[in-house]
Amino acid sequence: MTEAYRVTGVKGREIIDCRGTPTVEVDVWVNDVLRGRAGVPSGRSVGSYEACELRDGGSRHDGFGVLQAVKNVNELIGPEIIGMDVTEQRKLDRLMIELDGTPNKSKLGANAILGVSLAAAKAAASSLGIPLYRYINASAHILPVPMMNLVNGGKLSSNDLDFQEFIMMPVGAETFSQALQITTEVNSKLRALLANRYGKLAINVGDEGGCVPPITSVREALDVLQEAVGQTPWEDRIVYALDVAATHLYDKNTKKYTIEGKQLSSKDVIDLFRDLVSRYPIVSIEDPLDEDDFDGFAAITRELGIQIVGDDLFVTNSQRLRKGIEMGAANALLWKVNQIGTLTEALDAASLAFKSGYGVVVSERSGETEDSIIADLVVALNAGQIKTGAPVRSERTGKYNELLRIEEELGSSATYAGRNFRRPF
Ligand code: 2PG
Ligand code: MG
Repeated sequence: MTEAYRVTGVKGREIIDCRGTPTVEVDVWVNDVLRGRAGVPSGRSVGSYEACELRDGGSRHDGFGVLQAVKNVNELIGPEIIGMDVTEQRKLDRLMIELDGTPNKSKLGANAILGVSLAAAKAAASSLGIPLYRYINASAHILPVPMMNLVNGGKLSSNDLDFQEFIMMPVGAETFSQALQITTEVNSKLRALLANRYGKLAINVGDEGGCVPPITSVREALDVLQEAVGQTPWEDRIVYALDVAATHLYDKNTKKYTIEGKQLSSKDVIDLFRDLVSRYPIVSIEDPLDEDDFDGFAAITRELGIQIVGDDLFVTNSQRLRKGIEMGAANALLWKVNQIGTLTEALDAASLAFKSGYGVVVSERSGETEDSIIADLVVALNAGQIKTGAPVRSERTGKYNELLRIEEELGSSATYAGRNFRRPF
């Protein structure tokens, strides 16, 4: 190993995320130069099978402190990593997995491990003097369709709308920058329309920057979004997606979903989606059913013929994804690095998805930091789809703005995924 790639320092600290909740930040030093810094995101609508986020408990920060995870970075992980070659990502990640030794990273904390994993990847790219997306994949060139969550409900909002995310996808744009322009134009029409119809409180925003109108009906939310789109010149370039986050609408005892005050069976829910898909140009539905309902996911995937995305279902875990692939449950993976806890494992899950004909949607968490790493990662994967909230608030726009810079840097080799978002390469 040349000295130029030797890790000489690892430093963790506690910072706060966009909700004011503590999270882990890690710096990685290579050859005595600070080369990589990563902030760890955190979810609110969390799947039961996600890797463990270590929190301190007690009264400090209402129990959400991460000082123990930071200590694990500084005292347990750091000393093992120092001296290693920063470009050996798989080896670094493997070492941390072994050091932890639990199936869900509950000893050291997935938040501690992921911080080091991501900071090391950035440090490696920086030491080599190349952008992170190119470090991960020399043929990275696809700019993703932004899946913009413009109306928030569920756990990410303070209204009574059951579904979590009402998303527009500007698939007919020519470029990523035009796609972003389209979304901001729709968002400003939507805000005016909502304020006018429901009063000024309707344009307060939820955790991902989408509006939180006092709407309780799913159809009404889709109608108002479609109406806003109709006030722009872009209607024929836009399609829609939903994140239902149905795990959080499901009662494991009664085996029923509560949607708009009604108790629905898995079959009723599939009928509801069939009806919605026949009325609106919806091309993708995430988590339409509970996280344990692999059979239901297989049925809805067969019946609807659109993209069905597994978030709580797969939790970016290759084992759960493999089961889904065998059963035909869903046909796309929601890809969140902190659900699994190392970059290597997340990249392996994405490869398995692609190899099996599944799409990959790179996603933020509702609790983000200003770290824009997923912009690089979505291009590195040539995934074609990114979900990182509305085009407002810096923890969201940081990702979109980084994608503008990457588009500029790629120049004529940049390709906007557009209508090929499910199979962009
Ligand atoms: C989701 C997300 C992100 P959270 O369910 O897809 O949009 O929410 O990060 O709270 O899990
Ligand atoms: Mg989700």
